[in-house]
Amino acid sequence: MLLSAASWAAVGAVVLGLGTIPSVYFALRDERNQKYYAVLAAITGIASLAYAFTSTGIGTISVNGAVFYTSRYVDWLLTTPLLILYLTMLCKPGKQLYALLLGLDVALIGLGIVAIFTEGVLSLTLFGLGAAAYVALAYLLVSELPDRASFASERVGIVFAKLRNVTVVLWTLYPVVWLLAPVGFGLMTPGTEMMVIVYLDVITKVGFAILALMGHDALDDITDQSLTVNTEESESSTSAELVS
Ligand code: RET
Repeated sequence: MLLSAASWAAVGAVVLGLGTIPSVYFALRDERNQKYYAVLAAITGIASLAYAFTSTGIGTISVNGAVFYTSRYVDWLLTTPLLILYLTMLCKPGKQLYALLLGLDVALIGLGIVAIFTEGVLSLTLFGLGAAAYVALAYLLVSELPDRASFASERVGIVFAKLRNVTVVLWTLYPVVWLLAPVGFGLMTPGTEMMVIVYLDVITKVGFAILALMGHDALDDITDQSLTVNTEESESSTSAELVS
């Protein structure tokens, strides 16, 4: 469908807004696992807001004949760490690995932003560095994360694997769109670029949330496990206190 970039952004605002409803519903209904649903609701909610700004032209800056959408990059800087956070909340690989994933994520998006504001070889070099950071991030998600994971149950592992696979496959398309878009080689019109990014965002965010919510039963295994660990810890500290 041939719509302008602003109209596609409006479509994005509505679809991501609607996509936030199921996560909010679960957050209100299942208090035990509320923090998981809150992360999912934040991911789609932030994106909906970002698209609302973009559709009204707020934060839209023209650079070298192309357009920089400030809200899009603010959205990515906030929501991609949340998507990674959700994955790590399922597999508990430790804070260090989360910090490393986060560092690479912020670095690649930051490099993508600087690449837009530069030109020629420098711009492509910065893009290349961002792509290298992405390859490292994808490797960690595919290989390190499952290796260091401690899953509360088999079904948590299955939900994790589905979400991780969707993430790695779809995230890989973003740099391709960047290259084809007006900020890259200009092979796509602004309207087509926005349409493709809206489609991708809907699957990486709403699709992710729906898959995660479909696996919501598995969250009880994680909560039950941490309750057991906490109870054991408090019991052992009580017995330690008794001994002393
Ligand atoms: C840029 C350009 C620099 C090189 C690379 C990029 C990758 C961006 C990615 C974005 C993912 C966004 C998501 C948003 C919504 O949920 C910054 C385009 C590698 C991977 C998942």
